[in-house]
Amino acid sequence: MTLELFETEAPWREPLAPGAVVLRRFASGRDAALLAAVQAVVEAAPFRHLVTPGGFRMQVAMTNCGALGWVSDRRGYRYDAHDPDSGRPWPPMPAEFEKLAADAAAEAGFGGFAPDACLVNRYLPGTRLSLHQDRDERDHGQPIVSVSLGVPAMFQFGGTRRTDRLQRVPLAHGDVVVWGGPARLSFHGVLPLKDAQHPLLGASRINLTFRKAG
Ligand code: MD3
Ligand code: FE
Repeated sequence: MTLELFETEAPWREPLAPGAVVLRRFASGRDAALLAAVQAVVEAAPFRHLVTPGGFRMQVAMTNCGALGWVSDRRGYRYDAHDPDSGRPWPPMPAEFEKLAADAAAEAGFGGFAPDACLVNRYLPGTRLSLHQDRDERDHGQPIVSVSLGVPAMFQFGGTRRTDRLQRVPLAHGDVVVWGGPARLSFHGVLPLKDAQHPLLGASRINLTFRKAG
């Protein structure tokens, strides 16, 4: 019997709110395979800065894989089967992505999660993501699974009203968050990324969010 005062074995669970749980380092052992798959996605559908309906260029660079991809332009936010930059379907969801998302969702109590969309976000030093809700998916009863890779970020989330008080949660390389139930429509954002270095990703952070959009 070991007395483990200073070590916790990955992954460990941190409840954030009803319906939301961080699975710390859940993706750590799969990081190289995930990043190789990200590279293949980005070769087929490069990162780009979308424009909001209000005409602002988003700081976060984005791309997608899977049957549906999230897009924004002057006409609004929506999911689309095609990359507007190339006119082609989004690259397919890599098998490693699907497996990780389903495993994490099951760990959080959402068995049978089968995402049809993966939004890939890239943050560079100073990049922030302002407070928003994710409500463009058809069924808000389905959870969202998020995977953080690279430089750590400070994530913030509140309640279902923009003015609800915010909690801050650091998200590091390999951390996975599952948002379902009453947490699914909570407001959330990311504070400006610090200028730091990660051994696999340099000064950048990549976040994958898995959704059942259609
Ligand atoms: C809480 N991405 O892509 S991941 C997004 O780090 C997005 O890139 C952030 O917000 C990022 O929409 C945060 C954590 C996250 C993702 C989806 C959520 C938290 C969520 C949906 C509902 C509630
Ligand atoms: Fe979001």
